[in-house]
Amino acid sequence: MAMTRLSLAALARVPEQSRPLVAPGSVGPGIVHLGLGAFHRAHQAVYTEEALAAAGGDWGIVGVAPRSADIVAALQEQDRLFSVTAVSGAGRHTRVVGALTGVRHAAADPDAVVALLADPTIRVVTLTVTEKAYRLDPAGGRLTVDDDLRADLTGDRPPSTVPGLLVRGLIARYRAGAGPIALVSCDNLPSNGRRLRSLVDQALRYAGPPVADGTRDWVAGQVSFPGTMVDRIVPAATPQALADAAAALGAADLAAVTGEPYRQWVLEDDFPGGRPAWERAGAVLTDDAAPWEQLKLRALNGVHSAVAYLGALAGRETIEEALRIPGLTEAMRRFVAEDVAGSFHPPDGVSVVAYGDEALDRFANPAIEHRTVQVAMDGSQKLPQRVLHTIAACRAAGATPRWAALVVAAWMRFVQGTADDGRQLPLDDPLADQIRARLAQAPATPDGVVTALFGLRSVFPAELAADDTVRALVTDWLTALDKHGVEATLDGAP
Ligand code: CS2
Repeated sequence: MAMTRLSLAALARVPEQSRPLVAPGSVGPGIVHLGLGAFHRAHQAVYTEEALAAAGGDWGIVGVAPRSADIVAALQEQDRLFSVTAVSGAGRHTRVVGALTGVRHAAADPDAVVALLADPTIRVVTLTVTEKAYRLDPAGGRLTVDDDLRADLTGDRPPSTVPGLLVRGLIARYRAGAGPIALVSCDNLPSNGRRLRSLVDQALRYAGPPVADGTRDWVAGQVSFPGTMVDRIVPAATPQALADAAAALGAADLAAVTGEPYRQWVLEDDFPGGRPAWERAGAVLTDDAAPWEQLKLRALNGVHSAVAYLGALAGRETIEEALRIPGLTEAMRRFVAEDVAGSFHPPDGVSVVAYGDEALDRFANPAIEHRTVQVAMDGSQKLPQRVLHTIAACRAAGATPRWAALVVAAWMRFVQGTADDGRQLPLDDPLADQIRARLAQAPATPDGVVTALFGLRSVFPAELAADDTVRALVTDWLTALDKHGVEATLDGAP
């Protein structure tokens, strides 16, 4: 017999300590969240539910899935309930979260999402849509307008892109006189608040009058774009994770997520329409999130990407297995200490090296199965803020970013699609076609590959590509990786 699904009715059979902190349906909506992926469910939804339990307020979340219909169907069938399981070597704890007051599928009903953004009860919009959905050139942040986005910004048909949904929603909100609102990027973009503000501004300019008439001025005065740093390791759910959640709950949960116990959220406190008391759930509200963001992007995500590329090349399935490659952890510690630590001003009182060590410990959590190819995807969108900014800062200071260059070389070998043992590696990246086209025309030598990929101007700025020191470092590492593979390269690393 099929197991009962998680639902309001099924909560009675869920163990007491695993029940939601707020009665689902007891709070009104105040937040629209775009991107219903695992990360949102294990991060902002948890913080918001805890804030609601501690301080009240109508700050329920209406979750919008831009594309995936499956998660919307699963949550609808479960009365919008889902569970989060925190796992570590020390054990596991599962809890149902009651923060979602609604779910929508944007691809199926974009007009409903536009109407929500214009609804005066909604005063905060949060986003976890991944880097590529912003459609900004990763190196410089320029809006990339293709046919879909052009139609969203200048046509009449319902919007199909994230910038299109946001801009059409803001225009509708302005026309409705619905009051101020905060748009909060929770993605791993550099200066994510500023990038989102710039996206909205570029898109409104592109739309131009009469479509966006008046909206730009209104946005300048009534819409805030607080910067944030978000952190929790939450891999895509595995069948085993779903089975474990069902066992803990006594009910099947097709929207269950599993993550590490650790979590962090730093936000700039700029919410003109108010906000939940997230600080009651442990979030840090600050004037300037930039130092936290740089710390996390460079010392955590940069290392994560490095381990993902090197690990995948060496045939390791998960990040935790990759870290057991002899010499890799030490190379990552040197990457942080020698290249990352001096590349920016960390938050007061924070040691970048200690933070990096803690991140490595978290990556080594034996209960988290984070696949190397998952972290490796969309590299073109991630490399600038995770690694290239470190390289640029080192060069500006006259330093030699040896380890950061290794990460770039590992990415270049990874995108060629063959692991050290000859197995195929997937290239899941919005620039995959461009990358393949460039590689196909290049001589199959390390130098040829570096030249071809450095020509991707939306990833590698001209100044970096023209830097002979950087080029030589990357070419040397790529030569070693091609010749000896990851394990022998790390073994013989200087
Ligand atoms: C990872 C992140 O997939 C990736 O690119 O580096 O999702 C990482 O797990 C989170 O940013 C941790 O907060």
